[in-house]
Amino acid sequence: MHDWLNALPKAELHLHLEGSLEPELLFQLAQRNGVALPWPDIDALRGAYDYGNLQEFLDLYYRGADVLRTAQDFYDLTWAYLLKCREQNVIHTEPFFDPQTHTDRGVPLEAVLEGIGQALADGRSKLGVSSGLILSFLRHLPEEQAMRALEAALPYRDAFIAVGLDSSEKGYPPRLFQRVFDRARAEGLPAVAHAGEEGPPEYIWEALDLLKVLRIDHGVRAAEDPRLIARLIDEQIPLTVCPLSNIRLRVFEHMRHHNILSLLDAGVKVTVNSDDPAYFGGYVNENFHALYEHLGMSREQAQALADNSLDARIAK
Ligand code: ES4
Ligand code: ZN
Repeated sequence: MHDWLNALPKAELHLHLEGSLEPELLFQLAQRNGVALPWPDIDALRGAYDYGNLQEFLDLYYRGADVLRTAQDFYDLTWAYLLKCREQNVIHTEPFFDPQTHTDRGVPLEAVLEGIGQALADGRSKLGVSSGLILSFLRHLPEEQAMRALEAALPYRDAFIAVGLDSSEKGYPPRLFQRVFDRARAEGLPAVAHAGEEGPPEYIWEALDLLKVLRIDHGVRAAEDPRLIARLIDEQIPLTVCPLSNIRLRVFEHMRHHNILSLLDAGVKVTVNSDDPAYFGGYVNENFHALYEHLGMSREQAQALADNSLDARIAK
């Protein structure tokens, strides 16, 4: 079954490039850039990959991202992820990057986009992995800063295909970002947003009604609201679900309690994704394996999940 799952052609629609930074590359880049790290070695860093909730993870994730300084760093990061895509039969990917995480540290947006963009272009020509980049706003910072990030990126409009919303969810509802998403839509940019990971179903309603998103990232808490589930089914709104992430961040207590297959069987357009694979212990195929091991996923269900991922692409 593992080999069969690995061979399935699939798309990844929920992947933070900064979250694909493996400890080995993290230490290599720290050395290359002369960045001091709070961990003595790779094992100590791996030992810190134990989180009580989303915020504890994010604190470590932003600390790790600090080693990314030059266009070459962003190239190396993205290229390593694309090699994984080829290895795992991920034929298309729509990764996120967080421009504010880098520009707020003094890294020029040009360096970020140049490195990521060159790697994605090489991924297309040398690996046969198609892609489209999603510019994601940090919701724990004020909307004015997201607006400035969008305006700074508009001269490079062709470098990305959509905008997103991520970082700390609780206390930062989508309605706070309505104006920046209005602006993005006026520029012809489609939108996605993280909602219903730790936050309540109400945040999913807001993402749909106020931000007018095409997909919901995570969205697993929609299950608490039958009216919302009916709408997701009726409008076939994709959810980019990240099973291993949800276990590591304690959204579900154990994989056997995860609701992805119940949602699938109910008719919700769910997909399987890795979120931050370096931090959560697996890429897309390891997520599929976990659904087989712990939820008894059938071949038909796996095929439907993979088909959903290809169908839910923004960049076709
Ligand atoms: C994230 Cl798992 C998750 N949730 C929200 N924001 C994020 N950024 C990176 N990973
Ligand atoms: Zn995410």
